[in-house]
Amino acid sequence: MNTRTSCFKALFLIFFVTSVTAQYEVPVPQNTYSRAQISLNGNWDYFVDRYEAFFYDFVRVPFDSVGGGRLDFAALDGKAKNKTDRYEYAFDGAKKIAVPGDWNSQSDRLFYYEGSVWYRTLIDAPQMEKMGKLLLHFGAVNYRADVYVNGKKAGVHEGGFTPFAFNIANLIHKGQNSLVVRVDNKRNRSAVPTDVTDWWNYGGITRDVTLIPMPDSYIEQYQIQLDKENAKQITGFVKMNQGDAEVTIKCKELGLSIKIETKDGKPMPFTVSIRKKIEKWSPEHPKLYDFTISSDADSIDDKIGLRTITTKGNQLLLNDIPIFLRGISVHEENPIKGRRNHNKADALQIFDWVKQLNANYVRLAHYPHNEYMPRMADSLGILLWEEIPVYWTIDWKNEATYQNAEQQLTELISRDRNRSSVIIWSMANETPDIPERLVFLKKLAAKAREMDQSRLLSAALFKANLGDGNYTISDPFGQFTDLVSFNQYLGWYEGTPDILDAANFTFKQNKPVIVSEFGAGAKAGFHADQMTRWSEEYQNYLYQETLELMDRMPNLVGFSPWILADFRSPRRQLPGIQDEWNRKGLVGQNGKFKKAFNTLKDYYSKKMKMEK
Ligand code: GCB
Repeated sequence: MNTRTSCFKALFLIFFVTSVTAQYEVPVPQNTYSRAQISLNGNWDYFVDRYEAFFYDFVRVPFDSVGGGRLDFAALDGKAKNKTDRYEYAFDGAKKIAVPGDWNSQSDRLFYYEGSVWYRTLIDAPQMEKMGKLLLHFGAVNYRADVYVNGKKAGVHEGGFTPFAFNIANLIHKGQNSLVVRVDNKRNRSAVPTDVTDWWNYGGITRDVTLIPMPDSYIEQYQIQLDKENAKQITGFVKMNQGDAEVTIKCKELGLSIKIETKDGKPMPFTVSIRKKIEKWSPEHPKLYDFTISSDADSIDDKIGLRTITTKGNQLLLNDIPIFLRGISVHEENPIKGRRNHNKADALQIFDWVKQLNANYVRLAHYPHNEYMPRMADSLGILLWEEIPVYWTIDWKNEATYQNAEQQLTELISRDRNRSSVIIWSMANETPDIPERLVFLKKLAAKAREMDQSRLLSAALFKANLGDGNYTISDPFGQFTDLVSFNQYLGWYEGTPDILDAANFTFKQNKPVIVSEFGAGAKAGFHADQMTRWSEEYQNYLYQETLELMDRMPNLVGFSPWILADFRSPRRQLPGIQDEWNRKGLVGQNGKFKKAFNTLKDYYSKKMKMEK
C-alpha cells in the first residue's frame, strides 16, 4: 500500500471510530448520585489480555475500528454455537473481579500488572416508564476504557480519575445484555499523568458503575453560590443538555423560588436577592441548604453550602474572615487494606484521621478523588484543595496531552462546582519552570477561570535556593494563581532537620502562601535517636523544626504536610523499611499513628485555641 492510501485508510479509520461512537457520548449530568439509578457494581467476569490480542488484529489495526464482527473480537462477547466454531476466549467460566476495585489488590497475578484487561457483566434492561436516555455512568476507570454494549462500541474515555457516561438507550434490548469494558492502564509518556509518578498505578474499574434513566432533555450543569460581592445574593447558572427550557430553582428554607429561561442548551446566568438571613457554610458550621432544580422533564435535589472564598493582599478569607488552613495531604488509598479507596467506608476512614489531627483542610493529591470525598467534606466541614494529575514532567508541547489535561480539569470542575468544601483548584504539582510548561499551565488556568470564578487557583510550585539558608518562590506561574503554594523538603531531600533553624523564605508576589508539602519518611514502630533516618524520632524532629519555620513563614495561610498515611510506590525499594511504600505517612501501613501525628495534632490544637 502506498503512503497516500495508508494515510487515507488511517483518516477513514479515525473518522469511522469517531462517527460510530460520538453519537453515544453524553455530557455527564452533575450530581448523578442524587438521581434514581441501578447499580452495576458486583462481581464481573474478566480475562487478562497481555498481548492485546482481542483489541488489535495481527497487523495492529483495532478490531472495532473496522466495525467489529471478527471472531476473536472480545467485545462481541461471543461463544461457540456448535462444535466447529472456534473461539479463543470466553467470559463464561472466566474468573471474577469486584467492581468497583483496583485489580492489583484482587489477585496476586495482577499485583504488578499494567496492560489490558477485559471485563464483562450481563445486565437486564431496566423497565423505563418513558423512552428517554439511559446513561451508563462510570465514576472512574484507570486509565483508558473502551466500552461495548452487545458488541457495539459505546465509546472511549481516557483519564483515570473522572466520571464519564454514554447514552446506551439504542444499544440495549429487552432481556439480557452484555456490557464489556476493555480497561488499559499502561503508562504512557504523553498521558496525564505521564509515565513517571510516585504512586501506584492501580488499574481497573475503580469507582461505581451505574445505569441512570434520564429524560432526553436534562439538567446538565448548575452552579449555586453566594455572591462574592454581595453576600445577600445568590448567583450562578443553569444549563440544560439541549434545547430551550424553563428551569426553577427552589430552596424552601431560604424562601427562594426563581424561574430561569434557558436557550439552546446554553448556560444561563442568574442572580437573586435573599431576604432571609443566610447561614454561611464554614468548618465550624457546615450548614447545607436543600435546593431543588427542576424543568418540565427533569428534577434534581442537591445539598449546597453557601460561602465565599477570596483573597485580599496576603490574606485568605472565608466569608470575609481570615482563615488558617490546618491541613494534611492525602492519596486515595487505604493503607491498611493496601488498595485504592473505592467506597464510603474508605472515605470515612480518611476523614476520621483528619478530624483526629484537628485539621480543617485536606489536599486531595494528586488527581481527582472519588465524589464521596467532597460530598463528605461538605457535611463534615472540611476545606479541600482538588487537583488534576499534571505532575512532574508532562509532554508539554503535545496538543493531545493538553486536551487530555483540560478534559480532566473540566470533568472535575463540572462534577464538584457546587461543593462548598472545595475552595482551591490546583493546576499542577512540581512542574519544571520552562517556557512550554508556562504556556500549558496558563491555558489550563484560563479554562478553570472561565468555568468557575468563585474559587481560587493554585499549583504546587518548586522553591529556588538562593544560598546561605535563603529560599524564594519565583516561578512565573505564581503570577497567574491566587495563592502561592510550594512543596519543600528541607531536612529530608536537602540536609537534616537541623538546617531548618536557619531557613528563610521570601516571595516575589504579595499573595497568601500555602506550603503544599513537607515531610520525612519513617517506618512505623522503628525507634532510634532523632538523627537516624527512617525512625519515628527523625520524622518527629523534622516536624518540630518545620512547624517552627511555619510560625515565621511570611504570608502563610496554611499548609498540608506530606502525608496522612503511608502509600504504595514503586520508587521506594529499601528492603525492611520501604518495601515499595512511601513512608512519609503520619499513619503507618498498619493504621497506627507515628510520633509526628501527635506533634502535628498538638500544634493544630494550639492554633485552634489561639484563633478562638
Ligand atoms: C513530592 C511529590 C509527592 C511525592 C513526595 C515524596 O514532592 O509531590 O508526590 O510523593 O514528594 O515523597 O518524595
